[in-house]
Amino acid sequence: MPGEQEGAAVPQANKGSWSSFLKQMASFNGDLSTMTAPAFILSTTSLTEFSAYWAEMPRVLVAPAAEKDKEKRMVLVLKWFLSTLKQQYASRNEKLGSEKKPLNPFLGELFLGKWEDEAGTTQLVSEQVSHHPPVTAYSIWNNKHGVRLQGYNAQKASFGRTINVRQVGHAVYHIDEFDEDYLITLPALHIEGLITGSPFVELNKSSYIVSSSGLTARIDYSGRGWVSGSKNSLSVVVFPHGKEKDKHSVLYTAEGSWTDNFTIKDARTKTTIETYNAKKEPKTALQVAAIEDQDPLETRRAWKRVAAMIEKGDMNSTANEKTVIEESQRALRKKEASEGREWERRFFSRAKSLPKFETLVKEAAGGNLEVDQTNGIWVFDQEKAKEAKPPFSKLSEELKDGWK
Ligand code: HC3
Repeated sequence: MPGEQEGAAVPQANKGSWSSFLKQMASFNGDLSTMTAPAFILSTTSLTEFSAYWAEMPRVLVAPAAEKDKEKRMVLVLKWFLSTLKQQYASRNEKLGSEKKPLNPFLGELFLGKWEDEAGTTQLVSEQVSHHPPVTAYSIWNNKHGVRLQGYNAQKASFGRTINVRQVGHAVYHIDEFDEDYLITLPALHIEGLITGSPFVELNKSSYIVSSSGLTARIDYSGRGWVSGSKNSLSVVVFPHGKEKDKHSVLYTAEGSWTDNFTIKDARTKTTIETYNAKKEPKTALQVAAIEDQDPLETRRAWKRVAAMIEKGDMNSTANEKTVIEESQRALRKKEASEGREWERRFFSRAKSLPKFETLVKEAAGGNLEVDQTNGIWVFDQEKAKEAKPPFSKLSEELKDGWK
């Protein structure tokens, strides 16, 4: 942006490290996990925790299951997806003042939790299924409403004046009652505010929700440009499969901001059918077992010492504590290699193919699984979940019930 002053938002003591970080950026490769950021921009939260952003408002997540009309159901799935965007991409800014560099999960790292509210129990399992490249898989389910979400994601970055991130992976939202699937592709993003030192995420390009009921939603993202446009804008069209180019076939539209208000309208009658205020929607707190009850693979327990050192601002000890984790991971990999096996993921398994994905993705501007970028196709493995014995935190008794 014109007039932006380098490091304006960075405390005096950190201006030098920020300026060197910006200079280095141009030479980074595409792997965000290898990027070394200045100490003050390090987060104490691992990327395995980000999977929880999909369900912080369980009411909105399960609402489509009670809707009998397939068009209205699509609108509710769209509403839920749009409602997750603020959590996914802007909540850390609100909490921490800027986007920070998350902890890079180790292979097998787990984040387990549940939400309890008027929607019943909604379970979350998030697991780091690959370290090179980094891939996080998750499964979120609510047995009372018969709603399940599963997916996995990786990030490919390119650096220059900013950090551009393409998300590889997808999510599938399923409703038991209608045996219906919704394939969700993930938006591209870039980091703004880097020059001044107050980074935040802006979304760009498009993502899709493709339903097995025959409807597709395309969400277009834009931000504040040099000349015009507003931050965090979205514009959506919902249409029957195969009718993306036909503007007369649009059934619903949505406009607004994913951090503020958006409105969903019936394109045929021009009436507003849903409004959503991202600032007002109440969230349900995720319950996570106390650290002492967690399994050593659970993220908050595993990163506890690193997080404490980051909080203290003690970078030498942070690096030392990270080395402890890295070395134990190296030792595990060496042992596995010598025994001719690989790390057994606790909740997910590789699939040979994903027919649901292949069928639906045709409607989403030619996306594909990009298996080479995610070290496999990852699916939630119910048998493994049933076998998950303590110590997998106190939540594991319920986890064993799995998807019902
Ligand atoms: C790019 C990102 C890491 C990846 C984060 C992802 C894509 C992870 C999956 C979630 O479902 C959605 C999501 C939200 C935010 C994404 C992060 C934003 C910034 C972070 C970079 C690795 C950090 C960049 C460094 C700096 C200096 C800006 O903090």
